[in-house]
Amino acid sequence: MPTAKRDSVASGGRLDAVVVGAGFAGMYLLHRLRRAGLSARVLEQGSGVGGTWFWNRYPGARCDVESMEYSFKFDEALQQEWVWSERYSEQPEILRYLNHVADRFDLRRDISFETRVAKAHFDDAKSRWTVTTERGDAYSAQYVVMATGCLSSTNTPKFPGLDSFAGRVFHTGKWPHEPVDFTGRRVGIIGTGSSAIQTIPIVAEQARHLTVFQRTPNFSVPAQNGPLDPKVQARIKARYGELRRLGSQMPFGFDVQFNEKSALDATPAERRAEFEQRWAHGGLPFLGCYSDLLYDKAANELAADFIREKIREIVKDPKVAALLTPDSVVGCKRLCSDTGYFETFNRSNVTLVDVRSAPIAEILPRGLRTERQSYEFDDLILATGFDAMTGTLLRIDIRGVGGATLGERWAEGPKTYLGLTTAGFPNLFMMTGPGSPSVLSNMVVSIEQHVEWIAECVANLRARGLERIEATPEAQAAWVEHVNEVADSTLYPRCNSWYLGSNVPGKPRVFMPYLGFPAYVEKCKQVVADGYQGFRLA
Ligand code: N01
Repeated sequence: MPTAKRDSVASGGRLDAVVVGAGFAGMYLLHRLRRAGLSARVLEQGSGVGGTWFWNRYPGARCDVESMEYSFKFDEALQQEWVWSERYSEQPEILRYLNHVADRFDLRRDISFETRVAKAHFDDAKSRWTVTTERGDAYSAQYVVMATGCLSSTNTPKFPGLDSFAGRVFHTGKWPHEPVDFTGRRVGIIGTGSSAIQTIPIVAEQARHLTVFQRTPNFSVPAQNGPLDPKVQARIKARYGELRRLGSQMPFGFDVQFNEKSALDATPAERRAEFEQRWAHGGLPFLGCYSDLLYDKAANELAADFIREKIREIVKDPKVAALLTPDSVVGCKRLCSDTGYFETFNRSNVTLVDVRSAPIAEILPRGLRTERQSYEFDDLILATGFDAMTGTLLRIDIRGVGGATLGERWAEGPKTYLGLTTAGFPNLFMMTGPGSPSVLSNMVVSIEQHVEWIAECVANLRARGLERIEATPEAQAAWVEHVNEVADSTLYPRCNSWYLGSNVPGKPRVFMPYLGFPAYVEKCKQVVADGYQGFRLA
């Protein structure tokens, strides 16, 4: 059971490793570190395991990677015994799964819940970290692993008057644990990203009226979700290992079959057939329709036009359809995956308001005012996303060699070697950090790869009697340059997205994830084969 009591190993306790965060990453890491004979403690701010899936409880929250792939593969019995009910699982089912994993591997005894980390300071002379919680408990550890998640610090824009709102305010990324009922209520929602696109159809069914405040229209493809046929599940499980292996060899680390052709070489009839087939299949695999979709603007525009046509077909009011139609690049902001999103705008109790042409000026006690007019509602939902990838890391006071802070080192944007480490911060690892495939991959696959790399690295150091590993500034600079080069060869940097940090005012505009899971895995293996090339070991 979760516990908030002070920890017995705190205040002077010495550990081999402190892991911050008990989501998919922290949980598996704990299991692996224990298996390697290390003493480890996980510090988790929530009252339970699950990370993203603990906090994102908004109605309709579900994964956009299929359940059979969005799950651990490290334990054969686990992957065989767990039964998923839907093609894309809903949040409660994923959270049940993670609780099952915690039980199965007896993880909770080494997790301190309701424990927020305030500081992590490195002592150069002792080569040890001191991790201090907001309660003031201090842990001394040789290694610190930040398993804090890529989308774990919510972004709440500084709307004037937000505090004056008289009704209930929710953020999709920090939803209450108790059920929220919108029956008979007038609801306003700000944002039309993945979270909003999932929750809008459900809230619209409950609410008396729903007003959607949209700044940028988004591309969305129907998830085509449904119950997972037990026979299909059994067929997958019969060759699970092989299928997982094949998935991890694909660019995103899961089963997105990429058509090797260029969209520009296909005939109009071939293109239509391909797009229709991808639309009918549903979800993120749409991005694999042509090899140049994410690289060539003309190719991308063909796919964009197809989705725009679908929106016009679905949405009955041409003015609303026009407002919902994106003018940007498909996949540049993360492609959304929905169930009945565009259809929801045909309901008489749903209004779409464009806040691009007339931005939100202030929140009022009973609604909000844009630069054009005022709107009334009883409840406000902020679906305004996250300070992604760096937000949580920079909110912790992390100090490395010579007392330098991570905030100082990353003032112009995150700099890492392999997204796993950063120069000047020995023995500090990041799980799925900036500069790793992370959010451009199946997160669970990336997490398993990172956990295994870190566990092997630590075991290797111990076997050789070494105490310290640190990325060299040269290796880091070369990696950062490579990550940027890869991003610049794509269309990703061409729009405002949280991948670039452009959703948070003042955040440096740097493309953070690394595109290409298989190439990344090869690089990590090569680094090890070359004796931890790019690292200083001592
Ligand atoms: O956040 P977002 P999200 N005034 O940043 C708007 C993952 N995820 O929580 O685009 C008005 O995408 C903002 O407008 P704009 C997934 O990786 C996965 O929805 O900046 N509007 C945008 O519409 C996803 O990409 C799943 O112009 C403002 C919205 O708020 C990531 O999480 C489900 C504003 C924020 O969208 C984040 O998704 C859910 C302002 N001042 C989430 N500030 C699945 O697995 C922001 N906005 C399916």
